[in-house]
Amino acid sequence: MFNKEIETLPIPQLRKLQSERLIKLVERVYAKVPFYKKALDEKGVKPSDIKSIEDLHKLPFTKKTDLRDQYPFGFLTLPENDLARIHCSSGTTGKPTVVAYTQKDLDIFSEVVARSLAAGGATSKMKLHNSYGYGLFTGGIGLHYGAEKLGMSVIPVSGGRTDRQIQLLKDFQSEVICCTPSYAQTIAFELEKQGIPLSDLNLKYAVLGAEPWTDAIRKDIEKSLGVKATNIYGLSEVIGPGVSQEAFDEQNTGSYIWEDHFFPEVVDKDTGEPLPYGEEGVLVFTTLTKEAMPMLRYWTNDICSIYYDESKSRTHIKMSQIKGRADDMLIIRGVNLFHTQVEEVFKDCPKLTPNYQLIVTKEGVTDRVEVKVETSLDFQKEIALSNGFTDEEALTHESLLSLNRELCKKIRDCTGLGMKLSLKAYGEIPKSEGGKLQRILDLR
Ligand code: ADP
Ligand code: K
Repeated sequence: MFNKEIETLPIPQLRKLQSERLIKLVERVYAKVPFYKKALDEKGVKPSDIKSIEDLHKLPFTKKTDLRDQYPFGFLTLPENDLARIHCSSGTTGKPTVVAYTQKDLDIFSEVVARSLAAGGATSKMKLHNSYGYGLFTGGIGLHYGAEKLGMSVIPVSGGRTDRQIQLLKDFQSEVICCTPSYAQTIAFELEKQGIPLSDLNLKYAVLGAEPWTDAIRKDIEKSLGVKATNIYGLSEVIGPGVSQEAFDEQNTGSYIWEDHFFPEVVDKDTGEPLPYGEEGVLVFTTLTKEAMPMLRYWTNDICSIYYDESKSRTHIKMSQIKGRADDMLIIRGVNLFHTQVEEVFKDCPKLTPNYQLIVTKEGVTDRVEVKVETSLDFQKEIALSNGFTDEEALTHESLLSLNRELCKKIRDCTGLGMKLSLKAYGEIPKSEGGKLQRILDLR
């Protein structure tokens, strides 16, 4: 364990610590963040009403839309020049949400990632091959500093160029890899393709997250990379990866939430009422120690359950694998995508109708998105295809082709993801009974 004292702290002491931290937190955000002052006032709650962690349910929720409304710095409790770092949530370049850290916040981030890596099997004697993307995304840099804190040697590879990744894995003999589960599968696939035996590598542990995965995927990765694979979970708004982590010797029993820093609740997705341990609902976090941008009851939209596992030496609460999302956010190759980001691209184009659909499939281990959108009758008339056009024509007609190219570029700029675009004649995308269009077909 990286921090045995805290990771095994008896529950009554944990509650005492959480209560002290919550009281201070509420006083602070009430004084410093106009959004929270207003939200508490509207609920008729005063900071002095919060006397222990048991009073948490009295506080208002914070939602992703609130963060967007306050873009970029509305949630800060201190001046911008007191910040040490600013990140953005992944894949939200269309409508970004910003997260900010003081040096103390970054120390907490590193602490929880160090705990996570250690729980995942890593030690200070090992090398970490870090294939999470470096940049605005919290994954790469977050894992990097946490691993350094644990005392590991970090190789900041970042994502992509799988052949080079394999070369480095062979040359440096790293014991631990972290990336998305789908990228782990990509590496495994490439190894097999190149006929490289596992004995050329030295991997022992894989710490995987940023997207949902299953036990079947785990088994596949464990076999093909020769590792113990564990789950790391997190989100930028709460801190980044390292909010929770599965222990390598307790697989399939859930991931420990480092609840001295991130207090979890599971609530009913419709009513917001807190649910008992073991019941599935929306996961909500209160950041008890964050300084720059603390969150009260942040609504993650992730569906899971939380429960205590008293047979284990770590005392912190566990969460089940994420079952899905309460909203329609998609995770494509680890990047978060809302269909409304694609809609933004189409909205200002008179050649298109608002009728579009996203079709998500898996090709091997890679997520693929095809976007279908109907062109407008006016546009069809303009190019003298007033009675619609065939798929064949969409692939050859010069005006349709150039529109397609232009839109593909805009989609990439706006979402950070490459997608296949299919232009359809007006009325060609099938509607359901009520005339409603199913915006997302997730066939993965
Ligand atoms: P990150 O930068 O860590 O990906 P984002 O804020 O961009 O953070 O995305 C966070 C979201 O990614 C979570 O709310 C969740 O939906 C998903 N996610 C992250 N880790 C996991 C995981 N281990 N299992 C399932 N979903 C995950
Ligand atoms: K993600």
